[in-house]
Amino acid sequence: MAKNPYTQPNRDEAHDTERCTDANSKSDNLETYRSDATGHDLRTNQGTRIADNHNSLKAGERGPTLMEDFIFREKMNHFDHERIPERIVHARGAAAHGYFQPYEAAARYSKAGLFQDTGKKTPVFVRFSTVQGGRGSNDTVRDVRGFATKFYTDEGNWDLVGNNMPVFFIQDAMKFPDLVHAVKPEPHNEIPQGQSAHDTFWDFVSLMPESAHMVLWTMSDRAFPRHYRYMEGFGVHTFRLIDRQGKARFVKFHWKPLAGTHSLIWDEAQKLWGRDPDFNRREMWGDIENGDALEWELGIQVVEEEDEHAFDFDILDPTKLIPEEQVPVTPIGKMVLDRNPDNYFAETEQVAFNPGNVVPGIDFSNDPLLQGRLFSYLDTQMLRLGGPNFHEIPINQPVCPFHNHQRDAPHRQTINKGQVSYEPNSIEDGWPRETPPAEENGGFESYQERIDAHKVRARSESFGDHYSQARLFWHSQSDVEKEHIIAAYAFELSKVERPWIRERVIKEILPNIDMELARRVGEVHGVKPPEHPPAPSEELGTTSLDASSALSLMHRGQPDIRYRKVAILAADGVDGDQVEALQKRLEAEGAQGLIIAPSMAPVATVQGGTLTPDAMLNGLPSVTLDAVAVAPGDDSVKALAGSGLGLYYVQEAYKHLKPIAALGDGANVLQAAGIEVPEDGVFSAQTVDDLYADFQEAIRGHRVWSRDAKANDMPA
Ligand code: HDE
Repeated sequence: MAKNPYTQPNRDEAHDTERCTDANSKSDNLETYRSDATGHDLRTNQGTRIADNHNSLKAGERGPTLMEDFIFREKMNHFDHERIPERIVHARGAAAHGYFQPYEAAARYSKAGLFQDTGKKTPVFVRFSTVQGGRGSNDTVRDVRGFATKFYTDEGNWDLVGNNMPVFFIQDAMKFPDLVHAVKPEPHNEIPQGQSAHDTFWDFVSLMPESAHMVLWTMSDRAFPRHYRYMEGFGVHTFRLIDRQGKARFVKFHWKPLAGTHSLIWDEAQKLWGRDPDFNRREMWGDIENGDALEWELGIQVVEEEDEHAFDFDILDPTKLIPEEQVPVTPIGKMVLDRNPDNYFAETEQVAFNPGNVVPGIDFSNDPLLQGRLFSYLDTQMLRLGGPNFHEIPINQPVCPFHNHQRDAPHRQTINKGQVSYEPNSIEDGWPRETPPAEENGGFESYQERIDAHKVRARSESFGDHYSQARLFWHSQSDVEKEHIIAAYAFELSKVERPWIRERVIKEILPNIDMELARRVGEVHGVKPPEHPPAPSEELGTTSLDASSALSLMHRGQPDIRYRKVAILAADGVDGDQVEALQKRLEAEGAQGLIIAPSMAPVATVQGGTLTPDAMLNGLPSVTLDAVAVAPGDDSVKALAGSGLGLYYVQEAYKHLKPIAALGDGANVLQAAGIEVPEDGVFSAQTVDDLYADFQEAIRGHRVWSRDAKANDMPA
């Protein structure tokens, strides 16, 4: 008989003897909870078989429903309680399962079990999220992305609850409720959803100069990733790793995407709100279903304790990053996300992350933002998940046994056996017992940092420079990225109704970052910034670096064209051989060639066969794909060149700087759309072989940046 999953193992089986051995163990472990109804009878929650699931019990066929109908009441009652409160921030998210495997370097820095053996796969569950919008909001809004990872290690759960930007808006957790109230939809009318472009946000950040650095990041294209796989992740705070000898080092955590970094273009992101509000989650889901796993390397920047004060900023200040030129990132492992959740609510919605979930070998720093988070997450989950037993929800359970004397409370699942729920005890021979700290498998011991200080409510002077790293970020951007940031400030401020808030940003914040930035944004708003930065020079600070290439999104290009999606436009009369030839070339490199046609009806080829469309022109618009090719064939070309949707397709792809290829007379479609052939990133040739190399190289580069200035102003 199967073991009852709700009963804790006997104490003989427990206490460290049960350890999981491979990455599948989390799924095995969850298997007892996963429910597959195929082949099973429909029953009530009490187990009674249901004979009629269509009609409630009534007094006569046309009569009132009877209270006696326990089947109806149970069904409706459960439905009425289906929702739980959404997260206060990061409400909209999508998640995936996978594993983490360490590299050799990891064990040098931390004694944590998951880092010790390069052959060991630790299961993970990762949830990506936006911050501002509600659970039903759009994926591609301008916002920070959450990047929260739960490692189900043999020694307990470790949660690395990070973001896709390495710094934060504020320095002290005390300001978090203010920040969130300011950025969320405004309280009187709940507008806008998923946007920072409104008065309260800009009012707050323009009065809080410490936010200047992070606001620049959110005005950059990092704020709308093309796909989660192209997104960097950061632990943000400085943490500590403790090695086997008990030596502590400060670290910053980085997730480096193996596929490189790419973002959408603002116009594209906005159009996606309407055309596919689920764009990021759909892409991740689809790729995983196709077997195209998402991959990152986990890296650390290591700072020896004695070097804590060696920088021109405070490493405890979460508005600062450590430039990679000063401390390089050491890769310590690889993460692969390769399995979709079975159930959104049970897994993605109910997962409860907490930066306070750590295991021996990982510890905190005194970053005042991190310290506040250590309280907040557990606290918020009590309400959201209905009490202190949310650790028993399968997605939150550790994979190692866990026993203690905590008991009862709402929704308790575990049936604790025996008389003892206290310690010390002699009735149960002292079980469950403490484990003294040790090099291996020891109990958690907090790093014994010496503190000798006054109890004060104050901000360290070393947190006083709010602008030097904002300037470093600005100077590290390419020209195109700078243009996008200027356009973003100009757009966001145009949505701010109160002129004094706009002026404060343009006159008091931006000049401290860069005069040109202030001037350009000011021009759009008819506001003249001062001649010189208004902040005193000590507040502006200095950095020993002029620029850090790692801060540019364009720094980490994709090495190949894997996962890219190319639209192949085709209508009746298309040259099917050319379509198939292009599809084959793309597929050979792990990319996809999708046939996009005027309708979903099979497309007749000149060869007398048919092609099955993957989508219609307005079903999978160009904003959802990476490049466009127009297939040849007299009738097909005439149909596309004569269709508004066909012309719009290529115009929009052009505007969004996508590579475009025209085969044979397919070039006529581009000409009809007003696109010159050839042009930067626009290729034409008679056969696939003749243009593939150029097209492929442009796809690898993702965007044709040289068209940026010209395309920006196009009407499409
Ligand atoms: Fe969070 N944050 N946060 N945060 N955060 C939450 O926890 C909070 C901060 C982050 O996919 C909440 O369960 C405070 C920084 C992610 O479920 C809440 C402060 C970073 C997620 C909370 C911060 C994050 C959250 C809301 C300042 C990047 C989503 C619901 C002291 C390093 C996790 C919940 C998921 C969620 C509090 C700042 C990342 C309210 C008090 C900095 C990725 O507890």
